[in-house]
Amino acid sequence: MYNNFLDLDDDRADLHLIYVWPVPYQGTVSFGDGTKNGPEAILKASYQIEPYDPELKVDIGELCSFKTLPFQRPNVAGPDHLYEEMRDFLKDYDPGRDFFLTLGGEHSISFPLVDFYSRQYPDLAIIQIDAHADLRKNFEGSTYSHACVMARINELGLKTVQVGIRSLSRNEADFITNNQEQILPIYPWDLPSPLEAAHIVKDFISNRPVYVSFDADGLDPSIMPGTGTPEPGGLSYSWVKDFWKALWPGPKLVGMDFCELAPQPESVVSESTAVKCILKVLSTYFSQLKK
Ligand SMILES: [Mn+2]
Repeated sequence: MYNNFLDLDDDRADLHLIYVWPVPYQGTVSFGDGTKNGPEAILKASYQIEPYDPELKVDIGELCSFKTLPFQRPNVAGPDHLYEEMRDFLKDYDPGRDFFLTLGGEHSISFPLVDFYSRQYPDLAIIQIDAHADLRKNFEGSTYSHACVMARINELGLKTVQVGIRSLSRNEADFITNNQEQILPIYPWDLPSPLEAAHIVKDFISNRPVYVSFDADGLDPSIMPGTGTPEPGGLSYSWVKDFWKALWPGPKLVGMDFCELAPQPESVVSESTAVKCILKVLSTYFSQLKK
């Protein structure tokens, strides 16, 4: 068994409760594997990381109480079966109240969470940090591949902001161009300042509640080498951190995931970066909320 996320106590009833749900699934990965080891690496790295953020002057342990759930059983029958099991598990939770930090696993694990929250919030918007658009209709025979997750989310009619995307097929590029009402791409070669980006995003989603889906490969491989499909030219830690800082006060955040981390045997850089990226989302958001 593992300690609680960040090695914190989980009995502070006066704080915002966050369920940390490890989902070590890698059923449809297409290239480098190892994302099944992502949740364990993130949890272990979190034990070494300070909950205090000196830049924000915020201690996440004084804002949020984390409850780390048992690892979701990796289902080998295929992603549609995993979906059923995840949906089944989520039946005991309330999308209007419960905040999940889901640790992947590959990106296909996001769909059941988005589906869960969209039932409570039919106008949910997704902020996706990613190198890939993940908008393929199907990929290698599966409509639930990690390369298709945003296409499935798009079919729910939800608005999506795709930050950092730089690897996509011509079909995906055309799809984005033809769906400007629903999809806002923020390309690294046209990267606005974090402040400008936050304004653009807030304009696009207006007051919709937000789910953050953070794919590790959205970051530059120099700071996130541990991912199955690294793409050069990615986002810097500073840019992403300043983007969250600028986004709030702003939309309601209902939940988030961090996925596609494939830890490397000789280095803990990737999982440490992952924890810091997660904490920046949570610290910037929960520090500006009234308790
Ligand atoms: Mn992805």
